[in-house]
Amino acid sequence: MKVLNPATEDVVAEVGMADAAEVDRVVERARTAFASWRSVAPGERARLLRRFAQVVEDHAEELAQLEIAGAGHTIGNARWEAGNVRDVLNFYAGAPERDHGRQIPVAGGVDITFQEPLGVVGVIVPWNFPMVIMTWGVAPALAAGNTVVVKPAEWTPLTALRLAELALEAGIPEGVLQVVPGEGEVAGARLVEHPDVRKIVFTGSTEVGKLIAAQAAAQVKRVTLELGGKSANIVFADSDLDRAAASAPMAVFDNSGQDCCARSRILVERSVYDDFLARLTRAVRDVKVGDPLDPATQMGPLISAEHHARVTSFVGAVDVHTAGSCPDGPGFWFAPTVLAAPAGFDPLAEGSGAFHRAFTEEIFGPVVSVVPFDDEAHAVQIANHTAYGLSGSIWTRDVGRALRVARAVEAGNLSVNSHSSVRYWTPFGGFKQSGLGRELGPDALAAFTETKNVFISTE
Ligand code: TXE
Repeated sequence: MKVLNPATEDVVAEVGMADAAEVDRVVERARTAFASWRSVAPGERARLLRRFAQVVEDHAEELAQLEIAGAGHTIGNARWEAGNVRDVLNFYAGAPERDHGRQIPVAGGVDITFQEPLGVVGVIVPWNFPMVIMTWGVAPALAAGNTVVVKPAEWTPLTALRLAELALEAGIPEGVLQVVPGEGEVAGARLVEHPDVRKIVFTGSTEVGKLIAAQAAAQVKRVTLELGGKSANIVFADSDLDRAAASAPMAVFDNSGQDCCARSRILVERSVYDDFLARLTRAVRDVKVGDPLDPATQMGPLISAEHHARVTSFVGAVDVHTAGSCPDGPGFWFAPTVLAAPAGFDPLAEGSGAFHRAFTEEIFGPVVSVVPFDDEAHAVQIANHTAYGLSGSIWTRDVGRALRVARAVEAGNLSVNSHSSVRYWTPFGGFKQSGLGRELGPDALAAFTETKNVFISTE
C-alpha cells in the first residue's frame, strides 16, 4: 500500500499488507506472549508502561512529523496528539498498582474477586486520529495484562508501526504489542473472527461497527465500539454570541471535520439566527487553511482523493451559504463550508433533498449545516432526531437550562459553553448508534478485564 502525504500527494512510504495467514501468525505470537505478560509483577508492568510513555516523549516530534506526512494533520494538532499518546500511557501505567479486587464478607469462608485480563485484544483503528485512537485501546489493554494486535487503517499505518518499535525500545517484551497493516476486509475481518482474539476495540464507521458487532456476537466476543456522529451545537439567544460564533468553526473544522465529535449541526434560537449566521460567516472566512507545517495553520487537507470525492458529493447540489478559502491542488484540499437551512426547512420532517442529506448524514469533512429552532424543547428534539449520539455543545448563560439540556440530549459527551470533548482521565463514548462502551478515564479498564469470584472455605 502506498502511503500518500495528503497535502502534497507525494508517496511517503510503501507498506506491506498482511493476509489472513499473517494475522494468524501474529495472533499466535500474542497468545504465547500473554502467558508471561499477565504474570509480570504489577509494579514492573507499571514501570514498563511509564518507560514506554517516556520513549514516546523522547520521540514526540518524530511521531508528530509522521502524522503530518502520513495523515495531513496540522503541526499544532500533531504535537498535541503525540502528547496525548504519552499522557494516556502514563495514566494507565498506574493501573496495575491500583486495580485491586475486593474481599466480600460471607459465612464459612473468604470471598475474593480478581480482575483477570482477557487474553489477546484486537484494536482496529481508523485513519482520522491514527496514533491517538490506537493508544486509547492499547494503553488500558496492556495495563490490565492483555496482549494487543493493532490493525491500523489502510491509509495511515506509519505512526502505529513506529509506536510498536518504540514499545520494544522501552523494554515491553516481543509479542505484547504488535501491528499488522492490512485491508479491513482481510486483516481486520480475520482479527474479528479469530477464536483466540478475546476482544475487539473498533473505531470507525457505524456500518462496519454493526458488522463487527454481529460477527463478534457469534463467539460472544467482547467489543468496544466508537462509531460515527452528527453532533449538535445548540446556541441559545441568551448565550455569549461572540464566544459561541468564534468557537463554532473549529468545533467542526478541526482535523478538517474528520472527527467523530465534530459539531456538524449548528442549531440557533430563531431570534438570534441572522445575527449568529453573520458572525459565523466572518469567523469561517478567517479560518487559516493550508501548509500543515505552518504553526498558524488551523486546517489541513482531507485524507485522500476518495474521501474528497465523498465530501464533495454532499455539497454539489446545495446552495452554499459561505465557503472559506483553501489552496489549489496538489493535495486533497476542501474549503470550510457553511450550509444554511433553506426557507421552510423542517428539521424534524422526513426529507430527501440535498440539504436534508447534508444535515442528517455524517459528512466527515469541513461542512456544517445551520438550522433555526423555536424554544428549548424544540432544540432538544432536533438534537435527538438522529441515530447518532456522540457529543454536542450547549451555549447559554442560564445554568439551569444548560443542565436540563445536557441531561436531555442523548449523547455521551456534552460541553457547555465549550466545544472540547476529550480529556484522557474522563470517560468518552457514544449513545445509540455512536457506539458501545466507554474509552478513556477509569471506566475503560473494566472493559479489558473479567471479574472472577473465588470462595475459600475456612471450615
Ligand atoms: O471507515 P471504516 P472508512 C466514518 C466517516 C467516514 C466513513 C468511512 O463518516 O467517512 O466512516 O470511513 C477497518 N472488518 N468514520 O471507510 O471502513 C478499516 O480497515 C474489520 C468515523 O475509513 O469503518 C479501518 O482500519 N475491520 C470514524 C477501520 O476498520 C474492517 C472514523 C475503519 O474503517 C472492516 C473513521 C471489516 N469488515 C471513519 N472493514 C470515527 N468514529 O471517528 C473495514 N475495517
